[in-house]
Amino acid sequence: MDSMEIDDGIYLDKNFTMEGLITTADFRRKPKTCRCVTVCLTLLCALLLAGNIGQIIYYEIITACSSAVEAKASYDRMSQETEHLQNESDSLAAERQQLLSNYDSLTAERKQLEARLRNLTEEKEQLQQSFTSLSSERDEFKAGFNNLKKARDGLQANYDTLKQQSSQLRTNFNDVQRSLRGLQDRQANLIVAKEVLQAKFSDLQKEKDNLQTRYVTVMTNRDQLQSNYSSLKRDSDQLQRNYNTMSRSKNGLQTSYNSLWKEREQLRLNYNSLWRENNELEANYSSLVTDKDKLQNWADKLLAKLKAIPCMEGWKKFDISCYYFSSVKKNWTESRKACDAQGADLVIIDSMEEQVFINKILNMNQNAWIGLSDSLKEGTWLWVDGSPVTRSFWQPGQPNSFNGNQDCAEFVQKNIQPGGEWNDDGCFAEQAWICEK
Ligand SMILES: [Ca+2]
Ligand SMILES: [Ca+2]
Ligand SMILES: [Ca+2]
Repeated sequence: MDSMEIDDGIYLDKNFTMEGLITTADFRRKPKTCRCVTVCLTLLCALLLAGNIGQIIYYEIITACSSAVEAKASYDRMSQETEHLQNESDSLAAERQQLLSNYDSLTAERKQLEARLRNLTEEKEQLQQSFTSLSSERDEFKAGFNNLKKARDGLQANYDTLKQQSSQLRTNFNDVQRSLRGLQDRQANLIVAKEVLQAKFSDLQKEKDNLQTRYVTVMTNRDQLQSNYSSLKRDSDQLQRNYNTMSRSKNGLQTSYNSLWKEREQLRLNYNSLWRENNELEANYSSLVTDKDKLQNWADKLLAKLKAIPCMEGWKKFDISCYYFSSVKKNWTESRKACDAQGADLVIIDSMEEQVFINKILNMNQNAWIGLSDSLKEGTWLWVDGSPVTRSFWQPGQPNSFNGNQDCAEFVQKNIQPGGEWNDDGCFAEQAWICEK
């Protein structure tokens, strides 16, 4: 058990009910004894009084006949006994009085003891409170002790560490001491050197004074230069900022220039390539122009020859073609067969001049088949050589494919400008036709 702990078993085992002082039984027993003595004395007195009365009755009633002497003697003895009993009674009364006095004394003593008991009870309660308080303090002390124990362990660890550091410092101290001795030797040497230097110092002091004078002059110049330097520094900073700005611009321009340079190189390459292609094309063009001129001459000569060739009898000449205008009537298919039998086909009208020419040949309001139909696909008009219509002369509202059965085109002669119109009609209708070859 730790020295800080308190053995509370002593307090717990202690009987604060006045054990060893006086017991509750003692408090009750002493008043009862007094009462018993009093009762016994009373009973004894009553018994003695009854005996005397019995003897008197006996001598008066039973032995009335005895002699007066005996009676007198008896009376005397009785008187003596009575006196003796009276004395005893007095003695007992005195004893009773003594006992009553003792009883009162004991009663007072009991009251005192009760008062002491109350005091002791209060003191016990105070002690109990003190014990509780001390228990709390003990717990606190125990917690504090544990904390101190931990702190002590920590300090012990620190102490061990410091001890190691102390050993290290002691070793270092020894090293430093050795170094100190070396330094002391060097100090002695330095003192000698110092005296030499002291002399030199005096000389240098003089030189210093001279230099001080020159220094003041130089300082004045330096301040002036410092002022100039500050001004130049500001200018330099401004120039530096301008330079940075221009540098960034230059970098941007350099990037753009590089990009443009690459594009220029690419364009130059493309230009060279195009130049070569252009030269080749120009050469080809010149060659083609020469060929075209030759062909044009040849075509002109050929066209002139074709125009000069006369048509067969019954055919009419226009430009380089010959036209046949039938005098009989057939449907569109038979008409085409008739043209084919003569090495021709139904006429293909592809110019205003040809339209006007045909209109002039036909009679007034005459209709005639031409080589145009939409029999292959309704609404798509094709010439007999498969070519589409490039120039049309349809009547207003035509072609209307009336009743859904008009797939062949006819020429309708009209004396209106420019000349004649077209209409779609049923291919089965029989009428004149126009061949071209
Ligand atoms: Ca034609
Ligand atoms: Ca049609
Ligand atoms: Ca029609």
